[in-house]
Amino acid sequence: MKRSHGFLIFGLGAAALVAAAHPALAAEFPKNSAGFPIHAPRPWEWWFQPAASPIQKAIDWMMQFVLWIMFGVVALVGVLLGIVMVRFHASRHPVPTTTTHNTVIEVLWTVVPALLLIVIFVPSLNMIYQQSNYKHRYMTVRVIGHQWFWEYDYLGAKGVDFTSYAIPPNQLKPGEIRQLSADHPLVLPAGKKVVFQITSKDVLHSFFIPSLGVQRYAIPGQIWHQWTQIDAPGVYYGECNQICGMNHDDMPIEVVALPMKQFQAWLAEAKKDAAQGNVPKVHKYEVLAEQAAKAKAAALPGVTLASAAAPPAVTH
Ligand SMILES: [Cu+2]
Repeated sequence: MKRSHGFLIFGLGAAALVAAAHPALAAEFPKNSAGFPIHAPRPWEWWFQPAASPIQKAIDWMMQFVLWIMFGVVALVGVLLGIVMVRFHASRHPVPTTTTHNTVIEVLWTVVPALLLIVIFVPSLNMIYQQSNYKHRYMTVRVIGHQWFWEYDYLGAKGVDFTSYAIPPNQLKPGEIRQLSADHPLVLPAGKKVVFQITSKDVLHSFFIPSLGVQRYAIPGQIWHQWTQIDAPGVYYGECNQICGMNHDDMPIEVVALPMKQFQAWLAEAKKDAAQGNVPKVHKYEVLAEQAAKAKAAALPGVTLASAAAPPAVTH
C-alpha cells in the first residue's frame, strides 16, 4: 500500500511539473529579421507547439482534459491492482472468497465510465461544431497539394496564385529552417478568420499546421475546408503529413501572419506582381515590415504603409 501511494505521489508531482513548465516554455520565441516571432518546433519539445489560434487552444485544452481523466483512471486501476496483489496474495490470503457478485460495485463500474464518456463527449462535440463554423470569414485561400509543392490561390485577389517550394538545404540563408522554410510563404493577416479550401492535383496530401490547429487531407477531386484565426503576427510552420511519394518531405508550409495594414500592402503588391505575370517576390513581407518600422521611427506620414493599402480580399 505504502509503495503504491509513493508511486501515485511521484506521478502527480511529475504531471504537475509538466503542466507548470508548459506555459513557461511557450513564453519566448526567437525573432526573424523583420522582428516577427518564429513559431517553429524546437529540439526536445515534447508537448504540442504553443497554440496560436482559437481552435488549437481548444485542441490543447481538450488534450489536457482527456489526459487528466486518463491519468485518474490509470492511477485508480494501478492502486486497486496494487491492493489486490499485496493484500490478497496467496501467502497472506490462502483461502479465496467465493464472492461472484456485488451489485453496488457492478453499478458503479458501469455508471462511472459512462459518465466519464459523457464528460469527454460534450466538449468534444462542441469543438467539432466550432471547427466547422466557416461563417464571418475575412478571406479564403485555396490550398492545392502537388507532388511535391503547395499552391496558394487567394480567392478574390485576381491572379494572386503562387507555388511554394521547400528551400533546398544548400540554399538556406541565415534564419531559414531546413525542411520548413519555403521560397514563397503563405502570407495571411493576423487576427482575421481565414478559410482554407483544401484540394489536390495528383495524390493524397495533408495540409497540417500544428500551432494553428489546421489539419486536413488534400484529396483530388474534392474540396475540404478548414479555418484558422492567427492570434498574432509571426511565422508559423507546418508540413504535408500524408505520405505522398518520393519527395513527401519537401512539402513544408510556411505561414507569415502580418498585421492588417502590412497584409493589405503585401496583397496590393502581390496583385501588381500578378498583373505583370510575376509571382510575389520572395520574403517581400520583411521589406514591408522594415519600411513600416522605419516610417514609424521617422514618423513620416507620407511613408506609412496605409497609403498602399488595398481593399481587403473578401470572398464567400
Ligand atoms: Cu504531400
